Amino acid sequence: MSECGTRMITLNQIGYPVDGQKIALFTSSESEFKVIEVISGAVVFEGRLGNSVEDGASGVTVRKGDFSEVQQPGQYRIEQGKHRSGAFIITDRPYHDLQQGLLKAFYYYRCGVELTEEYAGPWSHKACHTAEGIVYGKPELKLDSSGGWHDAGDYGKYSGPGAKAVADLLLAYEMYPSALLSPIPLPESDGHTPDVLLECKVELDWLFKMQEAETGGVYHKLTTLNFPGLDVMPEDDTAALYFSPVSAAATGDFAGVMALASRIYKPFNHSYAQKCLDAAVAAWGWLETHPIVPGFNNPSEITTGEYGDEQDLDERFWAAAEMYRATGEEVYHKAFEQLAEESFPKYMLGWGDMGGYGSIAYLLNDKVDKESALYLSLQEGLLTEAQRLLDQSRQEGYLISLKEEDYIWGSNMLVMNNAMLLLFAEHLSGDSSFAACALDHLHYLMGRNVLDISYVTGFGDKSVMHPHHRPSVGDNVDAPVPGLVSGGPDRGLHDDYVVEHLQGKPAAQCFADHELSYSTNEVTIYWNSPALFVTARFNQ
Ligand code: G3I
Ligand code: 9MR
Ligand code: ZN
Repeated sequence: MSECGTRMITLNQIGYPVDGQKIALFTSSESEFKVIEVISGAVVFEGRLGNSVEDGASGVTVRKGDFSEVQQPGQYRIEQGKHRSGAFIITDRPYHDLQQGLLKAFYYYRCGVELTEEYAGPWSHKACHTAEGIVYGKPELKLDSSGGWHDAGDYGKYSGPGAKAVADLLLAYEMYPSALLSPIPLPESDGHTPDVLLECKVELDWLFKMQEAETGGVYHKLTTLNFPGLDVMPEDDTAALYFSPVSAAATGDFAGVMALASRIYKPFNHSYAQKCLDAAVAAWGWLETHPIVPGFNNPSEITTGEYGDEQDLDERFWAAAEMYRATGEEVYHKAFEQLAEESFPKYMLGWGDMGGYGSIAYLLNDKVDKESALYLSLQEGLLTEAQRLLDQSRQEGYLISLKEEDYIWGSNMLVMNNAMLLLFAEHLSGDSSFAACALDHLHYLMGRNVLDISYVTGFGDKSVMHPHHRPSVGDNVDAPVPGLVSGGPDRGLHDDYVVEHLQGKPAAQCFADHELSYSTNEVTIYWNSPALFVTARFNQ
């Protein structure tokens, strides 16, 4: 770090691919910069900064330094007068370790099993949350609830967010299989099934337990009544676990992810694929018999994450698209066509806005007539949205698509979701400018931002050190669990710590690397998952 705290030269702290565009962003007043080879100290490039761009959301004026000409693999840093950047690499596949770390994070999130030293190193801990859960409102009914991934910095397990995380990982594998061939490794690695599918199976196996046997509906979440203290290790969180009531959002998400899984697992495990499809069909049956359902609210005694979602048409839309893609059956196609006429966001990929997954499933489905009006309108809609993101990114100093008002709780999910959408636009149009813009979003996540911070624990020379993550707080290990994506700036100042420390800051600076700041510095599985998708694209 430089003498004056935040460095004036920001870049992707991991580095850049050999043949890619390489841009560092400067907030200094000087105009020249040098690229130095770290070991020899040799100056390999001298450049001038471009025009100043006012970045309102970040509260600074930014200038670009383009050093794309440097193409010799190696380790470098940038210097400008007395300012210097951290060291970074230029190499063929700079993001391989990052990708593996983002995927390994899901192993660390595992619930119900011991994390052994062999796989977890200093972050090992005993098995947690192995007790049966009580079905809320039916105190006599207790069911197996173990397994899956913890949601976040807390130990709740929530069906919809879990489905989004699995969907991102399975889509990453579907789109970029060659990126995901090398083992992590995991305890289950078998040299045949890709590790990403083995890890997703952990969550899918838990999701099966969230389905109500008699109805096919899916319990919204499984948590204790209240959050445990911040330093409580998972195995010490022994309060009773409750299944919250079935919701339409959870059931739609479940049908969507199970139908997707049935397709992806088929070549590796036929009977598992069938089990996923059967579960999806049962969930679809519940949706059909429950056309109008109020949104989910926490039962009065339960204060853990609500993930309330008034709108369930988007989850139904995704479910129909995946069921049609998995089975080819016209009944799902008809349902999809009907849902497509309704008004809800069709290109969003958030935990509560799953419409984008429906559009993508339809647009990637070979069985769909590519000249049909619905196909063409969804394609045009997606490309128009991607073009809007691209245009917006070009206006911003830090080259990403977020406007000031987009710095909300979990803004880094928006950063990575937008990059995902840009990559689907690349796939559909063949236009590589969408991919370049998506890569700019990864550069932001990895340090090319006004705070000069890598939002992924353990990756980058100035990365998040104090996430709101109970195991990282409670484990007596200095370093946080690695590979976790932090939520990022939230201008709404939604916790006491930021209310006290960040008043008046520009939107993109409303972030605190402090364990008490759950609204800016928590970590979740569904912030890791789109980051994994985007990183895999650039690790092929
Ligand atoms: O959508 C509106 C937007 O229209 C508006 O302009 C903006 C202004 O603040 O707010 C947007 O809504 C925000 C919403 O997230 C968007 O997804 C809310 O303000 C914000 O409070 C809400 O935050 C959610 C948070 O829980 C509180 O409910 C996060 O998305 C969600 O990721 C987070 O989830 C928690 C779980 O409950 C418990 N486990 C940890 C997890 C992560 O912190
Ligand atoms: O730790 C909780 C975190 O996982 C949630 O995302 C967040 C919002 O629901 O709440 C956190 O718990 C805090 C609670 O809401 C208020 N008291 C302090 C708790 C943090 O220790
Ligand atoms: Zn657990």
